Amino acid sequence: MQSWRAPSVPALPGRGLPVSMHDTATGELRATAPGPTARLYVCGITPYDATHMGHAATYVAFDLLVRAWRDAGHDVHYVQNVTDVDDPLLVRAAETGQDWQAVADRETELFRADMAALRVLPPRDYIGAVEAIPLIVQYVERLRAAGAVYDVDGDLYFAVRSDPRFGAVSGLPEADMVALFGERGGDPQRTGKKDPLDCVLWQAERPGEPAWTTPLGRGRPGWHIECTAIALSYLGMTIDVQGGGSDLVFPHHEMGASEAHVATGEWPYARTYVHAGMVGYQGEKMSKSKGNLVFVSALRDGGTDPMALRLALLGNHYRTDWEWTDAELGEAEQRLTRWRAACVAPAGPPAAPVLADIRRHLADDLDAPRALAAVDAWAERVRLTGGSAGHDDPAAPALVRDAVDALLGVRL
Ligand code: 5CA
Ligand code: ZN
Repeated sequence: MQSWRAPSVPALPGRGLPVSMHDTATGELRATAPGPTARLYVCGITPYDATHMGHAATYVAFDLLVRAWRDAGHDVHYVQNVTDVDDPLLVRAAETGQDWQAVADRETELFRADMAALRVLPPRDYIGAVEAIPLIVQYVERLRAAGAVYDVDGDLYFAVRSDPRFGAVSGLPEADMVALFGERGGDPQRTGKKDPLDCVLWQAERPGEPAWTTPLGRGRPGWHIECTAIALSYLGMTIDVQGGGSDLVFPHHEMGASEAHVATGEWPYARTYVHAGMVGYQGEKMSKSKGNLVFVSALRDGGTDPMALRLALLGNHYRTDWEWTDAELGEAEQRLTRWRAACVAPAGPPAAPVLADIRRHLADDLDAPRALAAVDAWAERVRLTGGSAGHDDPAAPALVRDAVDALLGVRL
């Protein structure tokens, strides 16, 4: 699939610090320690509706990681999928009388435009589930060869107990897993399964649904194997970071880790599992199925500066759950105005400590709120002195502007 247009990233003096991230599987802060090429897989959208602020928060969070890694001298191989065939998309298309492919194409295009407007660096490989079907089939075959696949009325299931490490990503008790599996696209109640948690790898054709003719029979892929097959095919095993929102910890990333383990015989699937908190609105998690959505595109159409949207997102630490409010956006707009004013001053306090602070805070589990506070403090000093204090440097405003652009993705 086409990715989206890359924003420019100004070069900065010096180098960023090694990045540590909170790992869901161990509950600890871990040095990501990638090789020369850092390998990142972030779960992409299911394109049945427009990008909401929750999605945007998740992709902006991982964009900070990409920027911090690049600043630390790594080449970044970033892969993202598009779940362009799955139940929610087919249900929405059927309910609204639209062609499912037309819905997927339209919403994916809107997502690209939103990501470009938010200055999110694009993945190197942007891969749709439909185009990945041959890869998915290969991985289902590998699981079958490992004895981990069985058939229930033509649907192929992954036997989670074939992985002795199943459960290692989420660390959840069995009862919680079963409850979440039922809520998040699984079918714990289906009769004929060996374990309630076994997940579909390949679903046989249903009347009125799209299907592809493959060595597995006519049908379509299950959700989890889509990401496993794409990540393993494009990045290989033991990626540096597997990312997504915290709603994907279980079952999605648990299943992915187990499928990858059984298919390759290697462990771990990812060195670090990173999860962004959930953005809520009006008291509930913002979600397409609940309909309590604030769309990036609607705010952009209404004239909101995408850089203010980005600043509003960065004002919350990526791991916290938080609520989107108009007040939050208003504060971000004011901050953007203050920063822009400071960056056109004739001079300002030295920028090197600001750059060092931003780097230090991002390297510490992407602490964007602290990075923003460092820029706030600098801008406030410019405001108080007009850039004419004794030690002010005429090169400082341009360097702060570049640092904010390259590391925070906010163009002033
Ligand atoms: N296509 C799958 C992943 S393979 C999927 O979850 N799609 S999605 O469109 O539902 O979500 C896209 C990304 O946004 C996922 O990483 C998800 O965890 C994240 N996300 C969804 N809702 C929110 C929210 N309210 N706050 C923060 N992130 C969210
Ligand atoms: Zn995924």
